Amino acid sequence: MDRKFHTWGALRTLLLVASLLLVPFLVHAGGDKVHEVGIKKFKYTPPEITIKAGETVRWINNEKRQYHSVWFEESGEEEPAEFFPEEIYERTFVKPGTFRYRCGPHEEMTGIIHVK
Ligand SMILES: [Cu+2]
Repeated sequence: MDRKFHTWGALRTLLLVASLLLVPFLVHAGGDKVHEVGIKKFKYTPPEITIKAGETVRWINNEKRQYHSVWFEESGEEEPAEFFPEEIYERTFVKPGTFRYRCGPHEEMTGIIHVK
């Protein structure tokens, strides 16, 4: 009887600890979504996406050798550093709006982020 009680108590404690450990992951999954935009053959894919305010866009350079950048030139920002194959560039969009960007070294590469 006593022994059974202790086993159940230990199991309950274990479940409680396990659920507490899971909380940060659940919060992360629901709170700040990450949208991926690939870069290959001098193109952003997809070139245009719609996200919600507070969400993050992650650009991934999938080229073999070529570096690129993500430059929100229209918003008056300075040109950022380029990033290389297998590197990423991330940005969180806090305010709603339409944000056009281009690649610094390659003017013909353009993309749009719509933030709702
Ligand atoms: Cu480029």
